[in-house]
Amino acid sequence: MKVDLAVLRTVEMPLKFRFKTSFGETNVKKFLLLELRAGGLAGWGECVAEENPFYSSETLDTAGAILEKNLLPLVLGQETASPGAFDRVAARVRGNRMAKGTVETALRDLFARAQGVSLSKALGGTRTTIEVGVSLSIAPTVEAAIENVGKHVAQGYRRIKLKIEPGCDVERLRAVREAFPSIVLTVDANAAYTLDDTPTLAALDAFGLDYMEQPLHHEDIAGHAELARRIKTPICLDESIRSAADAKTAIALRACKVINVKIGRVGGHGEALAIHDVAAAAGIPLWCGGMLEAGVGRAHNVAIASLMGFSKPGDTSSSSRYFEEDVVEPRLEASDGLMPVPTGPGTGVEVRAGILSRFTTEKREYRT
Ligand code: SMG
Ligand code: MG
Repeated sequence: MKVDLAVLRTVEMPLKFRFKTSFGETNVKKFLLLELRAGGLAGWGECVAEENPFYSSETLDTAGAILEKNLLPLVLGQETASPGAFDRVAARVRGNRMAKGTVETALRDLFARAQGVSLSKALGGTRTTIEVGVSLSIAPTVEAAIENVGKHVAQGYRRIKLKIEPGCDVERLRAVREAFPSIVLTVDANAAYTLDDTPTLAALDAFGLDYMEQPLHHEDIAGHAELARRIKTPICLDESIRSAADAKTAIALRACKVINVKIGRVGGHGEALAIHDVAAAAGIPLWCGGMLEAGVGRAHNVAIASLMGFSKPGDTSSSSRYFEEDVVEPRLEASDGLMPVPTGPGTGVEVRAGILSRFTTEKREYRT
């Protein structure tokens, strides 16, 4: 397959809510969207890098620059035998996984379309529906948190994840657990704590959490192993797992019992599949994380989450929860916490040119 045109768009879509985590706040989803054209077909990849380097070191600007200078030249006008072949030539580029994942996912979509199979099937997925949960912003008050949990429980989400930060943790969780004694509940700290906070983190053991996501620094796998010895709640790693090698290290050190897989964070579906194998061999359950993706990224998430190892509900909630309008059709919507896995070729969703152009703030074209 020879890519003869790459279009890199900057897209801005208003979010229906303000999303607050321990590292920042946003009410606009701004992202890069890559279209790769080859042989009359188009493959799409969404870059999950954010405007600022607060979740990860990559940003919209760094990803745009690496794509233009180092990654798109590897596919433009080149014969690419498979998405894996791209991974091999792109291995020379260190880090910059979100940028790499953008090209890799677009290629996966393109190759699956060329073969006339769904991306889910091409990846080895067998689920026809995936279980989804929801990740809730840090609410300003206990009352607002309880109301928001109630709203999403009523919508059928199969797991509620609360973002936490120092000062908004134990009492908040106590109140939510009292109000909802039997829901599947988790927390995500986005690396906001240290081992000195062990008493606070251990106090969360009282609330029957399914797991606690990324309590400590993103580079501190050994610290998570130490914390795992000190608390009862299972630890799930997000930011710390950038690759299958990281997953192996974390599992060997017993730093986590669950892994959140994000395609962008690990550099594409190929690395996500490698993590899937490492986790399966160790009996570690996975779930698919989210980066407030619009339609293209959400469809890639649903495809990878259709693999059997993704046995816990993910953050891939309904598109309509985030956006009034989405750039793809059909929109990916869950009902009773179950989202159908598209069966059409590639991601199974089609980009709507009119809506996309309305949300596009910049467009760069690269030809051979
Ligand atoms: O896509 O619903 C979503 C957001 C899920 O909580 C979510 N993502 O650490 O898991 C995480 C965060 C990181 C992104 S916050 C913009
Ligand atoms: Mg997380």
